[in-house]
Amino acid sequence: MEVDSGLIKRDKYSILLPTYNERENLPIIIWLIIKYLDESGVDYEVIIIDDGSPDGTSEVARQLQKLYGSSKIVLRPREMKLGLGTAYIHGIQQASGNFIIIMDADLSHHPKFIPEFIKLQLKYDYDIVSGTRYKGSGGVYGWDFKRKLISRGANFLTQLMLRPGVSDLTGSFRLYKKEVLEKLILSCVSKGYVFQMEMIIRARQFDYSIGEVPISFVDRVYGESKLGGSEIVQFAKALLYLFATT
Ligand SMILES: Nc1nc2c(ncn2[C@@H]2O[C@H](COP(=O)(O)OP(=O)(O)OP(=O)(O)O)[C@@H](O)[C@H]2O)c(=O)[nH]1
Ligand SMILES: [Mg+2]
Repeated sequence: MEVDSGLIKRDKYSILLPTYNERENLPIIIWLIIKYLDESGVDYEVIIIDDGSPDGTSEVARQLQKLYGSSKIVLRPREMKLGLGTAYIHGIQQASGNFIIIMDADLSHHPKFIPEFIKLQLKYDYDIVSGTRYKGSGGVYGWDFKRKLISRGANFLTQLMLRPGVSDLTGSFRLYKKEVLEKLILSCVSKGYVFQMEMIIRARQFDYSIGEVPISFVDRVYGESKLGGSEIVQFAKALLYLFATT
């Protein structure tokens, strides 16, 4: 999809790609990002934040940088696994774009949706555009019943208690104005799975405008999934906290 080029030449999109053990996925996701963003004609960079993955993701990232060039592929590794929240902060500090796109590197988020995010943002000047699995043509593929139930349940409870007016609260595939993301990240207190939900609740609190694009989310093929019981407890705690304080 081509994005109207007259409007957007002054804009640059920094795509933050945090990785931990994504050696198999990284070449594919990078290839897809470059394919779809080159087609759309926007100015962009991909910032890979690898946290010392033992599987050698960093080495793959270096190879990809050689292949595609250091203006498109920026490497901002860290020594060890320090978590997603701080990986985003680290990435933002390096970003030269005025817009930031956050996505997972495990192929759950398809880069073909990025030009749609950009188009919608430009049309309404949204502060945030969020991918949604729970509206229109959006959906989830490859999850078992338990995982679907947890995700749906989390969304449902949060909708009920906090009324955020956004259909997908726990997803992370989003586009932000850079200064908006900076402010949001600093205001968030939670870590882990609930972090994405807090971001969108805070966004409502600050009265940021939010657009939504239906996305199909595909479960990771390579690598291990980590959602466990402790994440669910954390989520419940954070929900109550946000309920009490926002
Ligand atoms: N830099 C960095 N990246 C991380 C860290 N933890 C996860 N990631 C990456 O963040 C993205 C999202 O993590 P995932 O493990 O896919 O989390 P998830 O989608 O909730 O769970 P599964 O896909 O089911 O494993 C992926 O690209 C991971 O490689 C971390 O501590 N540091
Ligand atoms: Mg994932």
